[in-house]
Amino acid sequence: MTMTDLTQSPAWLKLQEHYSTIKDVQMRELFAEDPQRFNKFSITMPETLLLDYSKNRITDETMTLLCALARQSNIEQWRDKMFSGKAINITEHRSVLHNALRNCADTPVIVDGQDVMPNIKAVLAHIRRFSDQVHSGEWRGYNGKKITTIVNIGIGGSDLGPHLVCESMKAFAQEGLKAHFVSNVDATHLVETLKNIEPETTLFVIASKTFTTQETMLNAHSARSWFLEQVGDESAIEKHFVAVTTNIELAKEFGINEANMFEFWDWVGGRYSLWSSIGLSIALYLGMDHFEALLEGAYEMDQHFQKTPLEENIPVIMALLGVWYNNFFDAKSYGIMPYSQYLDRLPDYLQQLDMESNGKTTDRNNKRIHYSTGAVIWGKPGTNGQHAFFQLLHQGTQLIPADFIMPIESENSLEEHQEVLFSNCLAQTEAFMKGKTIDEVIAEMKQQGCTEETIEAIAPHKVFEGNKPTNTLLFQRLTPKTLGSLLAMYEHKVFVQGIIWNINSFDQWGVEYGKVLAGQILQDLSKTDPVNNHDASTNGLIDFFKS
Ligand code: G6Q
Repeated sequence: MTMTDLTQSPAWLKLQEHYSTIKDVQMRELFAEDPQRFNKFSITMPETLLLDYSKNRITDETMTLLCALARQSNIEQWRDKMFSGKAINITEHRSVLHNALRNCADTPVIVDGQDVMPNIKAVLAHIRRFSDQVHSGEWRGYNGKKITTIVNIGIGGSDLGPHLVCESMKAFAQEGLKAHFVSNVDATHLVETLKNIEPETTLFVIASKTFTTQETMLNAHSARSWFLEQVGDESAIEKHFVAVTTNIELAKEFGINEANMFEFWDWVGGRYSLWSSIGLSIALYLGMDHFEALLEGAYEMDQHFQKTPLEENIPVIMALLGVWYNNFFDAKSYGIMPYSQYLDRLPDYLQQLDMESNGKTTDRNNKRIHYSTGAVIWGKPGTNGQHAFFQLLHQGTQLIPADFIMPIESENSLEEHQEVLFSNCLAQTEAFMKGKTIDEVIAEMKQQGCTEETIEAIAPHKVFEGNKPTNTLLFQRLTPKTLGSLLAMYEHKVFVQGIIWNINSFDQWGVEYGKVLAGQILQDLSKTDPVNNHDASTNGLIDFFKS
């Protein structure tokens, strides 16, 4: 049997059968039956994080069957292939080695007969040297002033990762430094950023794996023109523009001094690249020690993922639960609810990680898939979400599983705030699980002295069906290290799901297609005659724009 027959495979068929027996079981009954449910369905990674997955629609049998699905998919063998540098990105013939970037053990990792670790260490040393120089003032702007502002120009994988880390780690930032991220080709993004900064104290980091991405190149050229307009001296450029790229030649053509280029390699996918020199902005904004702590945290999660049995393996369990809801309960979207304002950008980051990796319809045997793959990932920090879209999660018709993520201690202690935040977080997951029955609503309304008439009219609206699954992830503090572990955990979750769905999580032909089409339309915009080489809608819109 090939993996194309996933839905006919023994483990899948058993899950299908099991689903019909469990689909109407209420979690509140499962909790009532088993006082040990929290202990049974939670995993602690010492000094890192706690995953409580007891508020899921699962029993012992569900987890046994899900782990059997993971084994049937050869998760462990695929994981080992990834870590050892096999070219598992089959459509681009590439290894997938973002893990090597945080390989704190320094064990060799061989690609095409060569150990990649010495090059990784050399680039890390370069990042340390450079960021230290910027912080100490050894590196200064063209007129001798200290750098106070970092502007990262990049998009997608060259923006979302470093942007998330810098935003979430504000409490650890170097004193006197500000970081900005410009990604959108809408001039507004660059112009509004430039309004608040001075060229003489600004360092632009041009972050692009290919150094060909239209938006980044245009933003970089416009930033360069702005800089030259104000400074008027080409030789000043090299003090204010550095590049992070795999394409040294194109970066040189842009005018960046080779000594100020930070290399990475084609075996680092864009959305997996924050651990590479794409993290330069992180090292600049937070300092190299914090960047290394981030790598260490990720390394610890890599170790956990590699060494822990599937049944106790945090990313594996999270992946399996995601498959359980996506493929058996038909849950098409998945919520990420950080109870930490610092993690405001986490849903955006995970959106790319998950949706670009697993938004696929062709399997690894080149066949069209007929089961559901990646879910729609979305979310916002609590408690704000509670006053907005949570209503649909509580009483809407769709099933939307969600992760609730929270540090126990805050980096900003104001009396009572953290307790209020935590009680809200727990109140939501408890309410999602328990719901409220019609009998409970009636009893409550009677106690409040409502009339029979009011009860009849209002009670049905106050019923919560409950049985909505959530995971809770807790850690002591949101530090570079815990953030590293958290992000690596989601990377491995996405990896495991991709293996189960038998897809290549590491290409992104949809993104490439958009890049090509935009280039063609841009050419049409410069033609004076009406265009007729597209569909009627696209032709009409192009002509309307030109007119
Ligand atoms: C990520 C994607 C995509 C990519 C951007 C930027 O996995 O491939 O988001 O990161 O398109 O590409 P460059 O870094 O090459 O500019």
